[in-house]
Amino acid sequence: MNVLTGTASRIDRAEIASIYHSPLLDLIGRANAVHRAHHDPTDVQVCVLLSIKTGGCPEDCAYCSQAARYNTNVDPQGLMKLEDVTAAAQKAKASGATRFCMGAAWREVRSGPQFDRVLEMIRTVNSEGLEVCCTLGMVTPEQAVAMKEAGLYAYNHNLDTSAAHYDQVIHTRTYEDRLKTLDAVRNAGISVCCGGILGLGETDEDRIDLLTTLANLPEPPESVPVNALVAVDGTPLEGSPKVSVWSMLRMIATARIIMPNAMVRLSAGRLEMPESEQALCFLAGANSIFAGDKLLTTPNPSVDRDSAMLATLGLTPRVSSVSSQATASSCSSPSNPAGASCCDGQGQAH
Ligand code: SAM
Ligand code: DTB
Ligand code: SF4
Repeated sequence: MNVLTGTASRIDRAEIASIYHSPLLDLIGRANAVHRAHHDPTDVQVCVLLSIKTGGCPEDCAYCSQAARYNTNVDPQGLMKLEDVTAAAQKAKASGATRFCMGAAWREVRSGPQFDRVLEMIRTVNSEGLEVCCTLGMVTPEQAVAMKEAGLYAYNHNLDTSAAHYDQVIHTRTYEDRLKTLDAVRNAGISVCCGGILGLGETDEDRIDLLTTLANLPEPPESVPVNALVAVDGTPLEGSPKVSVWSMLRMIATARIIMPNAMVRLSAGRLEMPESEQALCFLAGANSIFAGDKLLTTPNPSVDRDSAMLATLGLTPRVSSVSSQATASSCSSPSNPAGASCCDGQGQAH
């Protein structure tokens, strides 16, 4: 459905460009109205990330601290043990998170004992009543189905930038490869989390192209992470200029308008953003964050600082929308201490 025309058609790039380039305060105002029409504006989804396999990655993503070929100060770590992941998930749940995202520095998933352990992790985190998300690199249709059967709720696989700019950033896999994985995930009935990074040397036109691709996927993603580059020493993008809040706002607001039902996640880069800038991002339609002192390998604002920010802004962590057996326990989690009914039976939070 084209949200702009109300017809079932593609969202025209020219229309997206005109939204993106509209006067900034008009853009934010419009995005805020769309946000309020489609979401509870006091609701913020809090996701916790865990790097279950760190560093040593064969890919050459120019932004990434975990690519083996760059000399960064990341210590490679093998796949975590199941019990350590369970403990981390329980801690995340106790802190009020409702989504737990496990990331692995893999080019692609290889079927075998390590993937079997990841499937166990998915089962265990799901049984805690958390929405389980994974980001493990490329997957085949069969692997996507196996993850869905284990209880995977969402899969994060970012397009990162436009198809045209992609070759400036990554050479070891193609845009088409990324789209194939997104298809496999979607066809397995898993919620798609797909977005990008600002600060990779891209132009406004690249950002509009990325937004056009995302909004015109066979189904728009349910979650759209907007990352600001964390410029990691030792990577080719070391020393890149900080992404301006105005760019983040244009990206977030346009994403909100053209993908009104999506969760738009203010992702990497928050440590560099004062609360006032983050508040503008929420006003422009962001309704999700990664919480916890660490993202995958780089620092993030502390849980206490985020709690204080959310309280100041009158934002409340969203209750879980998982419909697993454990939902009943998540309904009385710290994010919903009253234990109020939190799901409508359709897997949708109120
Ligand atoms: N290896 C898997 C992959 O590439 O799909 C999963 C992990 S990867 C670290 C997940 C995403 O994190 C990347 O696609 C990228 O969008 C984001 N990311 C990684 N490093 C980043 C950085 N330094 N700054 C901002 N975003 C980053
Ligand atoms: C996403 O879009 N951002 C998160 C998550 N998906 C996996 C990752 C951000 C990583 C930032 C760099 C790091 O901590 O290594
Ligand atoms: Fe590997 Fe993912 Fe980092 Fe690329 S972004 S180097 S695939 S861990």
